[in-house]
Order: sequence, then structure tokens, then C-alpha cells
Amino acid sequence: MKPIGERDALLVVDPQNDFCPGGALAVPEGDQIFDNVNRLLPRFGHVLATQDWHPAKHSSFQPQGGPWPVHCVQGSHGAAFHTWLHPERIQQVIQKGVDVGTDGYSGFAGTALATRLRDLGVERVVLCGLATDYCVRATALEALQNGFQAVVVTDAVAAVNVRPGDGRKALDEMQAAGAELVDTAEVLAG
Ligand code: VGL
Ligand code: ZN
Repeated sequence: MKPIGERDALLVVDPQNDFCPGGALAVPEGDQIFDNVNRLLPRFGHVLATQDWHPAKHSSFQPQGGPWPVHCVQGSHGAAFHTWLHPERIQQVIQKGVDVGTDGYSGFAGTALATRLRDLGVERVVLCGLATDYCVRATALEALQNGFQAVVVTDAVAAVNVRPGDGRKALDEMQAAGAELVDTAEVLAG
């Protein structure tokens, strides 16, 4: 990959308790990403994170007829960032999924993320976080649609895998749409 520079931002997608083992919507081995995420953080001048931030009766929740258990309710422990993440490195937090009626998978949907990135002069977004097959996927695809380059760090993401292979499929889809797939070592070497 092209070496990291001023026009790159690291975007940590939903590094939250509810997506880690013990959480309401646990991603298998979701907490195993943090070693690599923490190695990536100091390499970037711009670091942002998204935070899934749902109202209590969000339409994606099972009691409301949605697909997911209740998760990442605004202000709850489950919605907080996992303590293994080094929080002092996160410069801006973009809360998403606030609107009751939309799934809020993408960090760009109904948020100021694109504007914030443009204000910083960012042209390329490097993505890590949770979960590969939902919010990382949606955010990477919308980054491309918004005119940013997108890079996905494959050993700093983890998938829900509701159906086996969903994570692999999502990576293939992101790559087919124009995203570059790299591993942490490749980013750090740049
Ligand atoms: C996510 C399902 C529901 C994610 C968020 O962060 O990938 N997945 N809400
Ligand atoms: Zn959610």
C-alpha cells in the first residue's frame, strides 16, 4: 500500500463492549483485534472512531421485530468502548444508528463523518474494528461512494459470521468495490 501520510485517517469502527465476548451481540474473538488496533493508532495523524449508539427501542432490535438482540443502547456499558482500546488516541467519535428507523450500519449514514474527513483534508480511510460483515463493510462501501479511497486491515477486524463465511464474503465484496485489503504489518511497514 501507499505509505501512511497526512491525507490518511484511521477509522476504528464500533470498538464496543457489546460486540466483544460477553456482550449482547458478541463477535467471536471480537476482543482479539485490539492488539493490532493499538499498534495502528500511533501511526496516524488522524484517528476517528464510530460508536453504535441506539435509542432503547431501535427498529433493529428483536423486541421491535428486528434481527438483533438489544445492543449498544445509548449510555449503556455495552455501548462503551472496550477498555483494551487506547482511548486517548481517538480524536473524534462519530455516533451512528441514532435514528430509530434505519439500521445505522454505515458510519456515513446520517452523520457528519464525510464532512469531518473532508475538513481534515483526508482522502483515504483505513478501516479496522467490528464487525467485518456489517458495519465495517457498510462503512467501507460508503467511504468509496463518498469519493474516499478505502483500505481494510484484515487482521484488525472480526466478523459476526451469522452464516459461516460472511466475513470472507464481505472482504471480497469490499475489494471488488475498490477497497484495498492489507494486514497490520503492511500498514506499519509503510
Ligand atoms: C453492527 C449489527 C448491528 C456492527 C452494529 O457494528 O457491525 N452489527 N449493529
Ligand atoms: Zn447496531
